[in-house]
Amino acid sequence: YKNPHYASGRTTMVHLFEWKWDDIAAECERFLGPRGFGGVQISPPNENLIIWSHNRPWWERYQPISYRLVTRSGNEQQFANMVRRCNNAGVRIYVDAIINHMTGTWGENVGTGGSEAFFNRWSYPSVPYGRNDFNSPHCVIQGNDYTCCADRVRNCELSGLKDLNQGSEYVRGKIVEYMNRLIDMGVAGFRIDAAKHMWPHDLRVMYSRLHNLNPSHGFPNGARPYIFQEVIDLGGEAISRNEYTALAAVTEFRFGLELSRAFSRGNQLSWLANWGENWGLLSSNDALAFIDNHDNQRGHGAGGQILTYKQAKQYKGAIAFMLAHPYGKSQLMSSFSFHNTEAGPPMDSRGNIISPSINSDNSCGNGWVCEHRWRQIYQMVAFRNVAGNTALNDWWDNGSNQIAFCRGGQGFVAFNNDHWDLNADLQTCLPAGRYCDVISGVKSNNGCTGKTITVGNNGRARISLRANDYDMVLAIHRGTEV
Ligand code: QV4
Ligand code: CA
Repeated sequence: YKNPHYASGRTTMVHLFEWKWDDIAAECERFLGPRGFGGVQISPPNENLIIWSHNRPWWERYQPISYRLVTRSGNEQQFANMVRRCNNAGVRIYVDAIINHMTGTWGENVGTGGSEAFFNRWSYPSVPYGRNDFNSPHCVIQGNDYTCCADRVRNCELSGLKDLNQGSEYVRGKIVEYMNRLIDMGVAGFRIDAAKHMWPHDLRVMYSRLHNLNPSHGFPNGARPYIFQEVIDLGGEAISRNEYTALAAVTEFRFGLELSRAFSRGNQLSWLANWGENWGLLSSNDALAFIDNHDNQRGHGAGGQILTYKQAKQYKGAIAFMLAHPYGKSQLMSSFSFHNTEAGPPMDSRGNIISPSINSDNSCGNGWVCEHRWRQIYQMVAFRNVAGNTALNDWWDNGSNQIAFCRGGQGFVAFNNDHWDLNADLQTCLPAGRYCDVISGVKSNNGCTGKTITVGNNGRARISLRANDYDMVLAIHRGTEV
């Protein structure tokens, strides 16, 4: 369950938060496939409660009302079409699976597909689930439960969301049936929402009942789904991420927290020389690595100061470091812009999501940020693909916030987060030649719209990054020769 089964040569997935299925299909064909992205994490595809009392917040999608595939992102036919088209473009689909709970109460009771729920009777007729399918006695998780009481974290309600009993064969059957339907339609895996709130043994049983990935969508015979479990473990809680690594991959929340701190100058970049397991991170093969996610970019989920698109220079620095460094399986966040942390995606007055528009410079409009379309980000996805399985070598730093390193003989990257210029003669590990920096420009018709770097016969080059440059990063790799 730890292999994403990316198409060959691909390494990175992007969370297209709240995107519609038709738009994702188009994005796979026109951008993600050609640019070498490995996959997309999609928003939950199953029917959720409509919450007008909070003006259709983004978090209504974490309130399941049934497993019918109908949401603001689209219906079942649109879903199937997206999966097919993305797989054809070499881009895998990973489903955000909300299987810990069903919707709690807000005085509204109709779902995005018209199903109803009767919360006070624990009744979800469209599944169907009833009172016996939920944990009892009824209880709600309190703040201090996280440090004292693993059983309460798993058997009580997470913010009043009705807590399913995955120990029940009937409940397991419904969940596995839902996930298998998605696998048969061609998805490559799952994000397991709120995994901390479920017993590892129950998850193990359900994973073992999942189908193999569908070979007619290009997966090898016998391939198991990629599973990354959402477990927030910043230390000091009753439940540890290590209880879940034996089952499948785990979201590594310390990764984004530490890199956000470093790139915000809370720590020196030079300390990243031994970045990885030495920092207390999960072992690389177990980790889904990311800077921000849909929760912590707006103050939900894990605490701490997380960089987002709103601090663009530092954020692009942290993302470039993530993509240049061999640790973990990288995931990018792709956001809609927001001020109010409850606000849902761009929508019309009837609540329909408004599609992103695409500008001539590749960026998005209509309220969508599309970090994955920022040149400094998508070109680092290509860098990671070229670097492949090479190790990190020739680390250099100035003892402060200027660092540089190579990835085998495939790529070279440098960062300057100091208040003074970087000007140094550094080892790039690349063959002699002229290279186009993929951060400040793009290679086009054998020209380069950004900085060019001349690598000598000894592999060394003069690298300069001014403190007031637009970006703090410089990156070159095989294939960017001009
Ligand atoms: C309110 C009160 C409760 C009360 C309840 C019932 O706060 O005290 O018991 O009403 O009357 C929303 C509201 C929340 C409301 C709840 C139930 O924000 O105030 O409770 O709905 O109606 C997202 C949001 C939540 C949101 C939830 C469901 O973050 O705010 O709750 O969706 O709409 C922990 C977990 C971790 C979790 C993280 C946020 O360990 O698993 O918190 N992360 C995942 C998702 C996240 C999602 C959920 C879990 C739940 O990434 O997006 O929560 O599916 O760290
Ligand atoms: Ca639970």
